[in-house]
Amino acid sequence: MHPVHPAAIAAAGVFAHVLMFRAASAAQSAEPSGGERPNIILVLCDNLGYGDIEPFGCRHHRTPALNRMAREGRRFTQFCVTAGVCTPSRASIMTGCYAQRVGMHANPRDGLVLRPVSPYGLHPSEVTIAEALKERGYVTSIIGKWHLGDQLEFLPTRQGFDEYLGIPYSDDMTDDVGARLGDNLDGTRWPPLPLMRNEEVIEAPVDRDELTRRYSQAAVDFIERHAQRPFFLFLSHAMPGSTARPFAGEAFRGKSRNGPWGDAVEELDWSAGQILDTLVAAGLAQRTLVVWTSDNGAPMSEDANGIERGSNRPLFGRGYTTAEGGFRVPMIAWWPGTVPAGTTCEELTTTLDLLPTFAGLAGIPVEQPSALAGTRLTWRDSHLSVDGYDVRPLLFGERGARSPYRAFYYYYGDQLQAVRSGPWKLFVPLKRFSRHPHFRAGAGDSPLLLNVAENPGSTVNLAERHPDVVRSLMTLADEARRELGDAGVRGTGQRKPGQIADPTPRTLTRPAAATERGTDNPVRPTRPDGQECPSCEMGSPRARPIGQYPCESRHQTNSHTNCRRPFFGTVVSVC
Ligand SMILES: [Ca+2]
Repeated sequence: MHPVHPAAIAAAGVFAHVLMFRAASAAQSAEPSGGERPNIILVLCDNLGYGDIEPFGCRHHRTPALNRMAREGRRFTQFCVTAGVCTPSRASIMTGCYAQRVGMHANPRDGLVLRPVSPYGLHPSEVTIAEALKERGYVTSIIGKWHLGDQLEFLPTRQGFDEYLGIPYSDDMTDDVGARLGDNLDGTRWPPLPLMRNEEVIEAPVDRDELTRRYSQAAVDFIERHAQRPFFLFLSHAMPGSTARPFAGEAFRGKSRNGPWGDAVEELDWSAGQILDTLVAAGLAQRTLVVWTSDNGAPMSEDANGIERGSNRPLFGRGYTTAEGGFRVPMIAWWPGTVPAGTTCEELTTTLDLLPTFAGLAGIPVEQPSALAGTRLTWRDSHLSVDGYDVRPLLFGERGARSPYRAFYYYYGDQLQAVRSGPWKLFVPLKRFSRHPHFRAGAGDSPLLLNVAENPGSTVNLAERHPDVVRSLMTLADEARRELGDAGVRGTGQRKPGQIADPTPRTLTRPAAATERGTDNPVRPTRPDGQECPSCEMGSPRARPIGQYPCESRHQTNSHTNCRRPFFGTVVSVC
């Protein structure tokens, strides 16, 4: 039995008329560059906003590694997620489908995101990136946040991942928070924050200050262990995350110019540098695609001008909403020699495209129908239809490549709030809503039409000037409602999430021995011969702290040309 949801086949493509596929488009025939399957690394930050890193215009966080990544790679400035919050966004990343299709947009117990001890999770029959790539011989690992179900049946180890190290949900879902919730959301059953290896809790509560460093170290270890075969690594950071004060390691804590949020972002930047350095040192840079992005926009502080809970500038609005700042995130793709260096893609692409694009890179036959609506993959002698597209032509910077999207949808839970086509984003009239980035209660009964390409601040309503555009986008909205549903209305293409009867908390099954702590860090910051690396101070007992910056220029020394080993501290030379 192939595990494709029966409905997955029936719902081929996004819309019914797409059932008629024509011969494969050009994207189908392209074999991976060089004829070999590249390694793929997807780095996902949590709640990091468009305006939080320097390559996307940030001036208050220092992100030298990401600057390098953008210089050597390609920025995507119109890259969208499918939800303003974690669980549905991550469901799309993993499946290439809208969360509404796979039933992960909301549930009666948890609301918009899964909470600990939820009976719900991504249905085991849905096909993830890891499962697709595993079919093509990839070894697969997820390090970090999962948030698609904390029950054994729903863990990443049951969704195609060979290895898992991480917290199965958000880092703010602690037993303390649960205790305050009491019976609400079964708060009293929330366990101490669990760090899991595969299906076992190895630490609880885990020290959140150490997460970015430990996850990065484990990622480097995974890359080095699997340098000889194609691998897929999903590095899913916990930071900056959902707490009011994000966490950072000692080398970064208190060092940025933007409090805990800035500290966390700068450590994420350091982490990106570790990954790139490791790939270069291992000779894997020319055959590894790294995609670096975020799962939704920054929540922002109450004062919309504040930056202490992240920034989505110059986009309008907060994370957790359907605002452009909630849905559009920074994305950088890096693959020296294949993804053109120092370039920018301004075409609309989304996290729905990750699965079909990665599948195409791995040599899985990918068909894109003529109607520009979804992609069909050949998978285990069957067909799998997803909502995203194989965007290799845009990734490779092919001349004249255009966004394949006829329409892209912005849902809040089960409610369709906006639709995009080309540069146009229409917020449809709504009488009732629980949260809306533009409409005030009782005043949403006229359409709001924005040109989000030319007006990222979403300040000008062009609905009266372009009634024809409003009409055509309303038609596209109707198509989505029929297929993916709307508030209180079920769509024909919607499937159910996984659900079990008696969920249990993820707790330590045996006491954490002192030696257990830190054993996910087999790579120690010392050279095998015990000598110091002259270029990175490896072997010094503690990283030299980041100092004050007396001048504008600064250098983070992350390359290890002499010792060829990654260093897990921060070494910053101050001008
Ligand atoms: Ca998130």
